[in-house]
Amino acid sequence: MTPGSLRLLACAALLMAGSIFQAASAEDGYDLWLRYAKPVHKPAGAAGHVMLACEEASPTLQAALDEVSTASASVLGKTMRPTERIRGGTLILASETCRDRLPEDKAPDMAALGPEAYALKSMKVNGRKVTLVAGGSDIGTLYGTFDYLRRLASGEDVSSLDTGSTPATKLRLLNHWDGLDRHVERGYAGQSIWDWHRLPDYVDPRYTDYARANASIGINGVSLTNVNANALVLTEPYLEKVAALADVFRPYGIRVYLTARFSAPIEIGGLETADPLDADVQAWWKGKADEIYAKVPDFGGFLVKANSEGQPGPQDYGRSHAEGADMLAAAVDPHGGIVMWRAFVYSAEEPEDRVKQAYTEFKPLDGTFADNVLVQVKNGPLDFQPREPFHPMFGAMPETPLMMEFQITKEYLGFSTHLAYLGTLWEEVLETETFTAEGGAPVASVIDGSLDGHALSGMAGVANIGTDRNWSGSHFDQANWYAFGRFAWDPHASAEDIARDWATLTFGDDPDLVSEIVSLMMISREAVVDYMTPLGLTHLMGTGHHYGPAPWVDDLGRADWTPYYYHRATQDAIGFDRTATGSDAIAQYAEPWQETWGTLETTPPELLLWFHRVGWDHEMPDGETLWDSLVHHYDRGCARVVQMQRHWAALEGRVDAERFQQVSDFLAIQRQEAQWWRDASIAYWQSINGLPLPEGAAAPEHDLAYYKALSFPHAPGQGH
Ligand code: BDP
Repeated sequence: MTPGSLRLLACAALLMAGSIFQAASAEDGYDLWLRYAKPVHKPAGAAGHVMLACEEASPTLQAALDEVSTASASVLGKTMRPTERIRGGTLILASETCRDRLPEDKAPDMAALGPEAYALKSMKVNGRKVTLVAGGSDIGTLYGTFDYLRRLASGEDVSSLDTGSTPATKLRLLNHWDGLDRHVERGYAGQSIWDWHRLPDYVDPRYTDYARANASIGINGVSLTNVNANALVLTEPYLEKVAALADVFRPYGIRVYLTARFSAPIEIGGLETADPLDADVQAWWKGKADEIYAKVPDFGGFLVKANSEGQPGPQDYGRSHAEGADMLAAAVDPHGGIVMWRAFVYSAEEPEDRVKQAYTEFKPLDGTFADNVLVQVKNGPLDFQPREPFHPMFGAMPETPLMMEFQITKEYLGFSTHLAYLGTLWEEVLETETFTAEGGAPVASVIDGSLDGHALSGMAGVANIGTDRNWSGSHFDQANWYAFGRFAWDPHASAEDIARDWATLTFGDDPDLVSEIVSLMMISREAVVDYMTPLGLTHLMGTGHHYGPAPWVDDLGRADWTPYYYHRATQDAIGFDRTATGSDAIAQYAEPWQETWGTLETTPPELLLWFHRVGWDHEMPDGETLWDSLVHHYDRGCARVVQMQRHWAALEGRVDAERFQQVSDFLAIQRQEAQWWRDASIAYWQSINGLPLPEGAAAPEHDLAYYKALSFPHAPGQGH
């Protein structure tokens, strides 16, 4: 062999080693936070064996066992072997109904735990050190198993555990806005994962991974279809498909729900009316519910959008939302089902102020809904904007269980290419005090039912899931799915703690890496607020697709669809007066909010233009004029994105190449688009107020005409 060919051989060997290394470390995000990488710090006290506390594994306990074997193989480098007798270092999975192999005096009172709760305990049994995962039911055990595995994967010391958890809310649901044609309304991660054409005969293994991911964060319900509903899903062939999905989800404690199109009795039932007080209509829905429960015995119930954005509803027949909801509730009640009736309503007639409408329509109905109805309310009174005050219905309807609706998909926060961790947005809403009861009544206490003693309680998140390999369209958007589950389980949770857990599981347990990633996540949402809608501005996005800025739009079918309606900028002033001198939306809040937000001087800058109309020269708390402050906020938002880019770039080599690159590319898009939002907005405001830019601020890159002429036929996710 010549020295040349030797060199070639050596090169080939190196290349091969390189590609093997790449294949082993390539990550495409499919495994989510369940990737079970080997932690830097070996978890002390990890079990070596796993034992079921009963003979027969139910499908749920089997799922727990499977998860233990998958996770231990990669986290610990060797699979925890199943055993039937208690040895030292055994992980024992027990539940209220699975306890025979556990000595009576060692089995805690699992019934007392509550059906979905669990305890993790290091203890001695027959003189041997074991770890017990005890569930109030099998599903509690599965949740506890996921908790234990999360600790292992995070490199935690698990040698002396004495902990556990109980979900604070009863219903923890994803709402998919998925059409039967697989188009996802406001979806930025590909098509719908529900492959209606191939179901029920082909059941994609992906559904099981979806269920695992949800169960690992405590999600226990899935509404499969768009709230802009298609009645066809309630027909026999589709119900067969729904039943196949329900079968996959059942072991993971996940129930299926469907959106009910209010006019279904006409469209698929052949009736002439859908009037909720009509006896034939009532009988039709009862029959339909019976049919569904025959196929899906644990069907959860219906989610309904009615008399909103053109959807049919009880008001078409002069009936109230409560009459509509109660009619459907009666149909599912014999089977233990529930109805989630959405409060996101705005009628065909233009109201004086759209943000007042839900409260105006629903508040008088408090106390008239059936016991198995929840009213599902968006976090703010408008529509999932980057920042809104909390919805005034929270705390104002003590007789009705109110469910929180958050939007996980980022319709208004940059789709899937902008990095925006929503945990901080949700935390901000949940911890806000409503002042509707003595001794404190934060929004979280309305949502967990504790404020008014409701047995039914819940949280829904509009899903960001699609056929993209990484599920959510971007790696960081997985954090929003994860955080939603954690907040639904515990509305009092901390956004930062959740971010830390997610970052550890997703990128590894190196503490420096984790703290870099967490700090980037924690500034991300405010950055979006700054470059899109600072100082309480809202609803400035492009029409229809909602992509990019279009504050100049003022001529749509109805005024409250236009950005102009919300900012009302003139040469002298900007903002929407919602105080007593304006629409008086402020009156829907309890004191002291009326006073605080109703008074210009005490309104925090971040909600200023939401509640007040002020001159461009209005003096801000720091002495700047409103105009200068506005420009500075845009600049701060853009600067934060640059900062995020810098933080991320510094992590090169510490995050696998594939995910590192996608995040880098997306941050570059975000940087461009942040600049676009800033420049287009400033160009427009200047065309109205004629003011010069504050010193040092850069002029927009293009003139206003340029931004106005942009069009985006390719923007994803619109309704249709
Ligand atoms: C809006 C979306 C629209 C939804 C609607 C809703 O733009 O696609 O149908 O919310 O929540 O934000 O019903």
